[in-house]
Parts: sequence; structure tokens; C-alpha cells
Amino acid sequence: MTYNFDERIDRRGTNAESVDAFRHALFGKESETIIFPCPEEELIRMWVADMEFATPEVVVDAIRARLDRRIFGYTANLDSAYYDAFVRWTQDRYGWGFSREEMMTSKGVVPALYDLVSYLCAPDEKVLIFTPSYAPFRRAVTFHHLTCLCSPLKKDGAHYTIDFEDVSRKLEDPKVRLCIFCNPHNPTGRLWSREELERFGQLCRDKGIWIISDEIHCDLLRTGKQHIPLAKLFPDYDRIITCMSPSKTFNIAGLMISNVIIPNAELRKTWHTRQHHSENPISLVAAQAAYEKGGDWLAQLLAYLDGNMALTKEILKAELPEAKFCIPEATYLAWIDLGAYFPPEERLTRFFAAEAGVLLEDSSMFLQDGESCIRLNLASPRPVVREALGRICRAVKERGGREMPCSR
Ligand code: LCS
Repeated sequence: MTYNFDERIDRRGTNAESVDAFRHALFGKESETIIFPCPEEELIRMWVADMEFATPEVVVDAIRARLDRRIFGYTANLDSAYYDAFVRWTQDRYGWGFSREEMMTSKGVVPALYDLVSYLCAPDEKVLIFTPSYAPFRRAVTFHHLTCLCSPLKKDGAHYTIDFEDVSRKLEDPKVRLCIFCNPHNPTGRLWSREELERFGQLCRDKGIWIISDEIHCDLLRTGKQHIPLAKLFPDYDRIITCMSPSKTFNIAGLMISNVIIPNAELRKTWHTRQHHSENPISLVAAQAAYEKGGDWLAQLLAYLDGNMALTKEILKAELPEAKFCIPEATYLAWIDLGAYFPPEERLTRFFAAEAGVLLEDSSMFLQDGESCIRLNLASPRPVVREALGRICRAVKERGGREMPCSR
């Protein structure tokens, strides 16, 4: 079967955050002051990280079949069917497995992060993250009044690496208890290599630091790339918690189900005493069907995303040759440095909304160390991606040189 990723699906009237939450999420109180260059329905949305593609039919079928059972009472992950489907997925793709008792489910990776930080850290302890970063990492730390330490990634052109000297220095602080690690990395799209993972894991292991390895983007790889779960490299170190989810992979983030693998028995005990174990019955069958039957759809999705990435590279090279962009090794997110065209203080989210009618996220959404970068979500039909890039390039060219102040 061939899937139609070119289909445009109307999300209006479904309370989709992408469509109906952008004013507050991207512009806050300023939203009333922005004049868009087109009617709202013609804005191109490339911000929140979900996809404009239909969830695979096998998932929708499983939901329909569950709806036909007509009772949606209290439900939990009781039989082994979901575990069996997910562990087969990780074994087949990553050569990595875990026992049934190690696998927890949660209402999302972010809720799991908030909870795990509170289970693992005492009030005066610190948590290390890498920047630029998915912003909820820091929120999960500061929410509990803990200190967040940032280790800036090193940047060479558009390529990012871990600054191991900096990490090593920061881990010398005895208050550092936990690291929230992102692999593949949002927003840069880095898929950390075996060598990088080994080095990072070893540094943490030497100090007994806990790691939450957020691998939510791990299924969304460019052709030929291989994801390595961090925990696979340290089978004897039980302080690595792995988060994976069908939500990004199969576009079911709204169903709110994710997987948390906890090898440490003590932490599992804490999890069990503090978590509420009910599941949404629809989410459970959807996630199971995705892992059991969604492989073929995913293969075609990845090929399509490869195409969108290649198109982006080609258009940028031709139209904005000073933009720094490497096709990311994973994710459907393009992280583009426009520092050659804008001064560092330029507010690019606002600029591209007002001048191009494209909703995207600039570096201010990713804590720090992403100056002059924008993140484009390329999980859209290709004609939409082409149109968005056309508008973006036109807006940059019409604006003129780096020194010119932004017109709005
Ligand atoms: N972890 C990472 C690294 C993410 O990128 C996201 C979603 C989540 C966790 C959320 O997981 P959930 O709680 O839904 O299971 N990233 C988004 C982003 O960058 N923009 O919108 C969502």
C-alpha cells in the first residue's frame, strides 16, 4: 500500500494546538499587535512538533474496533499485549529489550519528566541539560525549585557536538544528581554516535549521576541512520531511564501515552506508589496497533521526510546561501541558522509571522545557545513545505541586509 502524504487535512475546529494555540504560545500578550500578511487560514504552521499527516489507517482501525466494544470503563495495561508489541519494536529496530516489569506507561514524556525529577532529586540538587534545549526540560526542573545547569552544545557551522570538557566540569559539582538527555536531540536533530553516547554515559556513570534519556524522536531517522538507545550501551548501570513514545512517530500525541523504561527496582517502587495507573483504553489499543502494524507506514513516512529535508536544503542553498543548515540525522525538524541575514536580537518568530505568514519557532523557544536560529517543522505535505520556504526566502530577501532594522 502507498500512503498519500501529500493530502492536506483540515484541522480547524478540532482544538488542534497547531491551529488554535499559536497566538498565545508564540506571541503571548503581543499577539494582538501582529498584523499577518494573509488571512489566518492561509498562515503556514511549522511550529508545534506534531505532523500534518493522517495517523496510519491501521491505528485508526484499531481505535474503531475498540469504539465498537462500546464500554470505556477503567482500563489499565494489564495483559502483556502492549509490552509484547513495543519490546518487539525496540528489539527489531534497536537490538535492545527490557523486561515487562521495567516498562511503565505515562500520559506523556513531559509528565514523566516532571514526576521523575521529583522522585530522584532532593530540594537543593541540580540537573544538567544541554542547550539549545526543548524548553520543558528546564521547566520540569525549576517547577520543583531545583537548579538547572546548562551545558552549551559546541557548534561548528551547522553541526553540533557535546562539549565533554564542559560536561565533565559541571559533573564535578556534587549537587548534580540528574541529567536530562535528548537523543535524537531537539532542536538540532543530532543523533548521538556510539562514541558520544559511550563517553557521555561513562562520565555520568563514574559519578553515579542519573540520566533520563528522552528518545521520543528515535523512530524518525533519516535513511541509513541507526539509533542507539543509551541504556543499551550500559546494561549494568541501572540509573538510565529511557523514554520512548508512539506519539511523535505515528502522530498520536493527543492520545497521551508514552513508555518509560525504569531498570532500577527502587525507583520502580516509587513510581508505582506515586503514579495513577489507569490508561485511556483508546490510547492503549492505538499505541499497540502502531507498534504491531505501523512499520510499513513509517518506512514511507521516513522516505517522504527525507524528500522534504532535501528540498529544504536545495531551496536554502539556492535562495539563502548564507543560511547554515545540515539535514538533521533524525526528527522532522529543520534547525536553520540565519545569523548571516539578521542581527542576533531580531525576533524571528515575529518577523516570519508578520512578513511571511509562516508560524515557526525561533531560538527564544529553546532556552539559550541557539541565537539567530529558526526551527521549521517539515512534517507537512511537500507543496506546503515548498510554499513556506518560498515565503521565508522572499521575506528575508525583501528585508535586505543584516544591518537593516526590522520593519515591524
Ligand atoms: N520530549 C521531547 C524531546 C520533545 O520534543 C517532545 C515534544 C516531548 C518530549 C513531548 O512528549 P509528550 O509529553 O507529548 O509525550 N516536542 C515538541 C516540540 O518541540 N514542540 O511541540 C512539541
